[in-house]
This record gives sequence, structure tokens and C-alpha cells, in this order.
Amino acid sequence: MIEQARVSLVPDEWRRAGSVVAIIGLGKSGVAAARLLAREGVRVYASDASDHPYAGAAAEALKGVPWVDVEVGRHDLNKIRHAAGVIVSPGVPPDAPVLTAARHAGVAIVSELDLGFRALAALHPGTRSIAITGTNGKTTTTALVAHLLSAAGLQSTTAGNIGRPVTDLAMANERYQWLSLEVSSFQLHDSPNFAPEIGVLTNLAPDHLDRYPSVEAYYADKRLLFRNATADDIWVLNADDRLVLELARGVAGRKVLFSLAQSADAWYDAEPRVLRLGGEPLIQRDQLHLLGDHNVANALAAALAVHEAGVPMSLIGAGLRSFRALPHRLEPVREVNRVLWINDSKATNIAATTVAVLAMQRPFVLLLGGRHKGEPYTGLAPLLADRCRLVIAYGEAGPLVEQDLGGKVPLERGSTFEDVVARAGLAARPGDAVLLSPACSSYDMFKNYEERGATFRRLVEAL
Ligand code: UMA
Repeated sequence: MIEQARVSLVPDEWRRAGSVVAIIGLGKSGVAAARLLAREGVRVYASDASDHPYAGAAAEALKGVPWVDVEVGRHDLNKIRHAAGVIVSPGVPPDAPVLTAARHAGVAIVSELDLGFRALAALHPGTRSIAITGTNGKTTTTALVAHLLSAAGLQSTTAGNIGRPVTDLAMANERYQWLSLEVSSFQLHDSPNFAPEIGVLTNLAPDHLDRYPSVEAYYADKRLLFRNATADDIWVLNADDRLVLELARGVAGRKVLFSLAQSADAWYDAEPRVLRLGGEPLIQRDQLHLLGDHNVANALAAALAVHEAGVPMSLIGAGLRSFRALPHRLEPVREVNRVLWINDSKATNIAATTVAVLAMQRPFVLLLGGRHKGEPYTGLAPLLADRCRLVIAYGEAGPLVEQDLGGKVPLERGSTFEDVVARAGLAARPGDAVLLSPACSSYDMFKNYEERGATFRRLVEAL
């Protein structure tokens, strides 16, 4: 449980006359953090290096808020060096010059997640949290956890990387018994006070190599999920992932395991196609309306987490049966002339595209490309040999995709996103699927993966 006595909402020195706290980045996180601090009477200098910060209109609106000094287009390093503290948005890399300047000046840097978690403890004592991290599956698992808690009649909601900054939730006049928090490695960095009652680690695979110097550095940030582990905590771990088990080795608390391959606290019994929890049958595979075995793993993880939170088996089963795929995550969009179009725009790395490809039960055309994130595409080739009719490589990564996969699988290059969808329509035959699972970020052509997925949906609906 988050204890009020343990942490105050903000450090006392931030409230002193003359103190200013610097907020770096004015996306959703920075805007929410600025609002919270201003409400608490803390003076804020909030800046974004871009002329067009992600949350443009919201950042603009902050300009009218008393106590907040907003600057877009640059960071005033002098103000930041003299700040009482720095709140950093997850999208700002630790080696950004602005953070290096703060660090050299001895200014403490904390994440927006940390600020939000402290604020929750102070403003909503007694609220408990289940934190979900891992390379893939964390958003679906986070949504599933909240869905299962709500279906069991508990007051619950989601926050964190899934979309709503934790600071925003802390500020709201809403009361919850349990929170389902998706936390990214970026958010875990600089979060010394983060201490969920239950933590879920879905899986680990290389990702974000455009930001981290090594895969070990990325895993080290993931390990910060356990930084405040105590004997009372519960850790829900993937028994099929050696890296997950290694990362959690020696961590205080009770560990419970889920598996697709072997008997565990929650596991998939493949022969009768039954998901089991605590040795008892939970639901039939067919009653879970999600594509792919990886989603069975997500369902087992979520079931185990809420079971540990006290939800009875029968209510977990009913909740799993009523859950539907989230937008942009292996989301069936539409069937046209017996071709199923699937939006998996959220797949921004090789591991995510791998699970999508493994989930395909029919021949498929794969749309692969966007902004390259550092990993080679060669590992996909053996998986595509069986059912992939055609790869359409596009975006900035198009030449690299072609270099890695050309000659190994049928491949052609697309130009605009409209052209890519049109080519897919021509190549797919009745009974096929068209899978947008790009293995790349979207920033070469779109604002974010949501915009890429929404564009795909719009083009598919116009077919
Ligand atoms: N910026 C600077 N200076 C720099 C670098 C960046 O000012 O040196 C600015 C950018 O111009 C931009 C802002 O910082 O305006 C970036 O903010 P942000 O990217 O942190 O954006 P938010 O809107 O606050 O969104 C963040 C998460 N974004 C990232 O981690 C990249 C959102 O996760 C999250 O939903 C939100 O907080 C609420 O918690 C998105 C994401 O892509 C979905 N996450 C990654 C993923 O899932 O793979 C980790």
C-alpha cells in the first residue's frame, strides 16, 4: 500500500521562496506535471526543445497558468542549472544535453512517473497499484488487468505509458481501489519512489536501441521495477523467458509464474486448449477473443495479477471472456472480399512483429517499414518462409528491409502509405490477411503509431 507518511507530495525545498522546478519536455507528461506543481504552489520553468511540442495546444494553455513560466523552442540551461529540481518526460533521453547540464550542476532529476506516484501516495492514500512492464504485451496486459478488476466490481483504471500520465491521475478527483499502471523503461529511470504492490514482467527482448547504448542498459532500466522490492510484494513473471527470471533473481517478495509451455501458477494446457489458474480450468482458448499465443500469455499474466489482488476465479473467467483487442494491437479492422485486414501499428520492434507473424493462421501480406530502430530484419526471414505471400517494404527503413530480406522472401518496395495499402490490396487473395506490423517507429511519416494505425483503418475502410 502507498503510505502517506512515507513520502510528501513534493520535497520541502521545492516550496521555498525563490525555488523554481524545471520541467523538461511538454508532451502530456510535462503538461500534467506543470499543472500539478503549480496547483501545489511550486514555481515552474517548463520548456520544450521543439517549436512544436507534442502537446502543442496544452503547452500553449499552460502559458496562462500562474506560477508557470513556459518556453518552447529551447531550454534555458541557466535557469535549469539553478533549479531546485528537474522533472523529466519519458521521451527525453538521459544523455540529452539539457539533462547533462542539470546533472553537472548537481540538480536532482526525477521522472514524471515518480512525481505522479508520490502525489498519488499523498493525495489518494490507500490506492494500490499493479505495475506492468516488459518489452511487448504490456499495454494489452495493463488494459486486461483494469478490465478484470472492473469486471469484478472494483474501482480501477489505467495510467502510465498506456496514455494517461500518472501525475494527471493523481490530480484528478477520482477514487480508485486499484490502479493498473503501464511503465516503460524510460519511466522507470529516475523513479526512486516507485513501489507498486504487484509487478508484472511480461517478457524481455532487444528494443529502443536508438536510445540505449546496449541491450544490457535497456534491461537495467527494466530491472528498476524491483528497486523498492519488499517481502510483502508480489512479482508476476514469465516462466518461459529466461531473461525475465534472471532479471528477478534475488529480488525480495513472492514470485508467481505464468507459462505457455509447462505447469505453473497460471498456464496454458495446449492439448485441451484450456487456460488454467492455480491448477483449476479458467477458460477455453476459444473464449479469449484475442489473436496469437502471446495474447494467451498476456491473459495468464493479467489473471494471475488480479488473482493475487484478491479477485475470485469465476469473476476472472467472466472478465477474460468479455475482453476485446485494443486498437492498433493485432486489431482485426475489416474483411473485404475474404481478405482480413489487421492493424498492428503498435508493433514498433522486431519482437512485436515476430509475435504477430506467429499469430497468423492464414497466408498474409506483411507491411514492414517506417523509421529504423537499430535491429536487423534478417531474423524475420525464416518465420516468413511459410505463409508470407509478400513483404511490402516502405518508409525510411525500406532500403534496409530490402537489403535484409530481399531474395529470401517475395518483396516489393512501396512509396507512400496509400501506395503500400493499394499494393497489398492487389497482392492479397481471398482467404489471406494483410498485416500492418511495421517493426519500426512511425516518426518518418506520422506523428505516432496511433496516427499510422488510424490512417491504415481509414484507407481500409475506403476500399
Ligand atoms: N524534448 C525536449 N528536449 C529533448 C528531447 C525531447 O524538450 O532533449 C521534448 C520533445 O520535443 C517532446 C517532449 O520532449 O515535445 C517529449 O515528451 P514525451 O515523448 O515524453 O511525450 P508524452 O506526451 O509526455 O508521452 C509520454 C510517453 N512517451 C514516450 O515515452 C516516448 C507516452 O508513451 C505515454 O503514453 C505518456 O508519456 C503518458 O505517460 C508513448 C510511447 O511511445 C505511447 N512509449 C514508448 C513505447 O511504448 O515504446 C516507451
